[in-house]
Amino acid sequence: MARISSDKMRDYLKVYFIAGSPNSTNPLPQVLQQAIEGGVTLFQFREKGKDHLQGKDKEALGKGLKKICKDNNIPFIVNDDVDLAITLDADGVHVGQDDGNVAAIRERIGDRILGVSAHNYEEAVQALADGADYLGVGPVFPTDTKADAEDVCGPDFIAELREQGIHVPIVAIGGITESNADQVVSGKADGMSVISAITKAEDPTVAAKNLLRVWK
Ligand code: 3NM
Repeated sequence: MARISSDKMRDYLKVYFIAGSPNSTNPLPQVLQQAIEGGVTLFQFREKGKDHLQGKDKEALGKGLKKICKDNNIPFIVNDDVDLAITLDADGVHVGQDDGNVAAIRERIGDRILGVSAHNYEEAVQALADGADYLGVGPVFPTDTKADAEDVCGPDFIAELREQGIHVPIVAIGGITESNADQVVSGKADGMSVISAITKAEDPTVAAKNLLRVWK
């Protein structure tokens, strides 16, 4: 296996669905299946927040979600938990700035996809030097989903990173909805990652379709 190409990575980032069981009142496997039917291009298992699962329960849920991704040909990424990613033979890992040494994580996961959250130019440059395949940048809009989110940077911040010479795949995150997604596209991101726009939607399939339509 070789590291993923930037072109392929950009394709996967278009509508990047992130979720864990605390984000959804309906069972997550069902919501993921519906979101995939609507066209989401990548999934991240992020089991965080109130009453999140741990240990074997978390592993069992992750295993089921990975199978759904595999059956539908979309990559399965695990947030933070490198051990779980390896146990489940996930397609990749996404880590924040406080989740350990990125270069060491790259060593452990080999050529799997590695995403890193970055909030400024310096963090972006360091993440790339350490082996990131893509950057997550946000929050681009206010969000209630992540209690410890940084200050809102706005969608145009990604255009600023581009001007500073960061040309790698970037996915925007934070408060993205059907009604503001067009600003993410014009802000020069390669994709949008969403939690509540899909998990809290009446119909996750329709929500995913509407987000995907913004790219077309
Ligand atoms: N990371 P929603 S914002 C998981 O800024 C996450 O790095 C963020 O959820 C960051 O789509 C965020 O419901 C929450 O706003 C995204």
